Amino acid sequence: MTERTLVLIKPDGVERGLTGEILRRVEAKGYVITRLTKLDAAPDQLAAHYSEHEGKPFYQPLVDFMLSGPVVAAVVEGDEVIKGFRSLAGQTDPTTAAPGTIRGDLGRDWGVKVQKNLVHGSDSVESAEREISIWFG
Ligand code: DAT
Ligand code: MG
Repeated sequence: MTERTLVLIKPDGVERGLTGEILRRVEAKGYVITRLTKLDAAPDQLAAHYSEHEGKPFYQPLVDFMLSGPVVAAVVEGDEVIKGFRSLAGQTDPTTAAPGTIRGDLGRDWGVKVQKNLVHGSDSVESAEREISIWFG
């Protein structure tokens, strides 16, 4: 089923100069980037985006990390792209994310309270629509 998903390249990915490499993988897989912007996230955007994690021990480190530098936001389209991008991204923990994935190939643990894992991808159709409106209005 044709879907769209919200992809964020987090501040670690932008800072490390991996924006092109990450978007290359998205396009090489065959998905289509339909919106693309670089911006400094606002605190209210992050509160909305990460509301499901409020109260967890990594919540404030996560928000602080996402405020630490610019992010790149993209809307990516294709059949089954929600599941497909999360497969490209790999598991949350970059230490054990499978080689071949964005997090597994390009990420690692940096000894901080939040997992800096380069990318975000929506986890359901409902999340995707909610998140696209947060980042693209
Ligand atoms: P994902 O980004 O794989 O969907 P998530 O939604 O569970 O993962 O968590 C959002 C982000 O929060 C995740 O990308 C990195 C960080 N995070 C999650 N679990 C964590 C943990 N146990 N310790 C540190 N950071 C964590
Ligand atoms: Mg998530």
